[in-house]
Amino acid sequence: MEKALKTVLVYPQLEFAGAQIPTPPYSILFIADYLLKRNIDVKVFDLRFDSYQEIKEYLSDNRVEYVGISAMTGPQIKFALFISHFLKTHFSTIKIVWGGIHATILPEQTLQNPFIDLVIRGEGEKPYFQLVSGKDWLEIKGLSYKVGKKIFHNEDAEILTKSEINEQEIPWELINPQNYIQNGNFIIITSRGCPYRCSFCYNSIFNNMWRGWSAEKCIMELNKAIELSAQKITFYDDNFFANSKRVATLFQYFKEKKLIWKAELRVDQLNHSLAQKARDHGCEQLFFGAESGSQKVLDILNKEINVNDIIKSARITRNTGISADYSWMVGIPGETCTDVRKTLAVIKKIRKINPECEFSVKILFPYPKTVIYSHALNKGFNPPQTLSKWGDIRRERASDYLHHKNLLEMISITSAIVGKNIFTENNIPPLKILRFFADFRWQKELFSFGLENLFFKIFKDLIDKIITKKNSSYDPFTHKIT
Ligand code: B12
Repeated sequence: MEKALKTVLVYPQLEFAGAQIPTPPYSILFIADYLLKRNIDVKVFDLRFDSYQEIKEYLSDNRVEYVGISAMTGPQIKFALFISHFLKTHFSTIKIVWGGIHATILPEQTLQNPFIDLVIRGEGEKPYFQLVSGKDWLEIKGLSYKVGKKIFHNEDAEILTKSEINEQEIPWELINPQNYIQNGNFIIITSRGCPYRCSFCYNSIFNNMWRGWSAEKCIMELNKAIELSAQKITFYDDNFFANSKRVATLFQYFKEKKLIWKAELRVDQLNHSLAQKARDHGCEQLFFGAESGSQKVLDILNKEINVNDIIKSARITRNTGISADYSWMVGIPGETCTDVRKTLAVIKKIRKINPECEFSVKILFPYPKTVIYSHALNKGFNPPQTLSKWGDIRRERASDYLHHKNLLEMISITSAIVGKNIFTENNIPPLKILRFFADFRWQKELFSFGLENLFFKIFKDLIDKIITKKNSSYDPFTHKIT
């Protein structure tokens, strides 16, 4: 049957696009799958691989009313604005629709941007389908729109049910699988949401009902990925282990297929038996959101774990021989220098218990509507006032309201070197020098006089500029594609 209505979905570039493991653009892929199943013709462009020129050609040959663009808080916004601007310049009648967590959190500010016509808040499948099917804007739940300068927000849409989630599949026909399965590595997401209420996480407000694919459904999707050459799977679920029955069935499957995998687990859910089972069923690494070595800060973050849980997890992974990767945060409103030192002490303790484990320290950036955001405002945090300013946020840079900015940035930057085994394994002289200084700083806890910070900023800005230029191939000022 001829598909009548057409639409385009775009996933803009990410910072360091070339250096990152390319996760399939699931945010738009699941929407595309929902549309395809309802007879809408949809074309997906991932700007990490596709060019502006390709979108331009497609839109010149096809009548499309709406183009959907996905963006996360941070550098992706910048790239999303470039493409929105480009499309508005070349196709003035096309309506630009933004979706994703950032636009959901700040629909009003997003719509104040002249290149954006509509925002879909929350899960995009149903509202976007209704929009491209021609439903009256007034009747589309989850839609925000503007008439002249006035902005309107319809009521929230319902989230997808468990059975609707189970109907979804990865629409491989819309993308080039080789882009996303490299050397056998493949990243998949098999669930949505998380029942916990960490005060810094968007899940606590929008998405705290866990809904996952059944084990059978996961197996079907993984089988397809294996056919396409996947061998090592990384699960990017916020809470992969939420359903233990599902996990038990998947463990058997992993063993049968000899799959190697990694996934996220809460430290308080780890025990010896689970760790051993995971190891015996192909688990190579577990990721833990440890966040802080100070109990006071863990409580501010509402993590519902204690410092001992973190330390215990290191002993368990050490005894079972599973590799672990701990993610830590600094720059939390209410955190003092003593708290930061406590975090450093616990990181060192964990490394002593399990020398193989990896870690990284990130600087918290408060997202509007989360509990931590109001704490930060009370401490003098001055949030970006425009959409494009949100695009300037970098996770290794501390906001101005934080005391000891340089200390936090130096901890974060050097953690990326000390905490990752790739730097120990690599013998290139510049890396060895970097490693030497970073190790010294961590041993002595000397994070002042951050020359590396300065070099890093210069180096990163330079790379950023080169990559921005190379990836967008578009000059927003001259409107030329090179
Ligand atoms: C994989 C991932 C990444 C990958 C990249 C993803 C990719 N495709 O290559 C990497 C590792 C690179 C990454 C980086 C970052 N990430 Co990230 N990432 C994720 C993760 C784990 C999964 C994303 C995903 O695919 N989800 C599944 C899809 C189906 O859900 P979704 O994206 O929310 O999409 C739905 C809706 O939002 C909406 N929607 C989304 N886009 C659109 C577009 C349209 C048109 C419509 C209508 C609807 C719509 O509909 C979708 C389907 O229902 C999420 C956590 C999570 N579980 O979602 C974090 C997450 C998205 N990341 C986040 C952040 C902040 C980042 C960073 C900015 C971190 C940082 N501080 O540097 C960087 C950005 C890097 C950059 N350079 O720009 C935050 C976003 C929060 C926010 N305020 O936007 C999340 C939610 C993690 C968290 N809990 O804080 N990330």
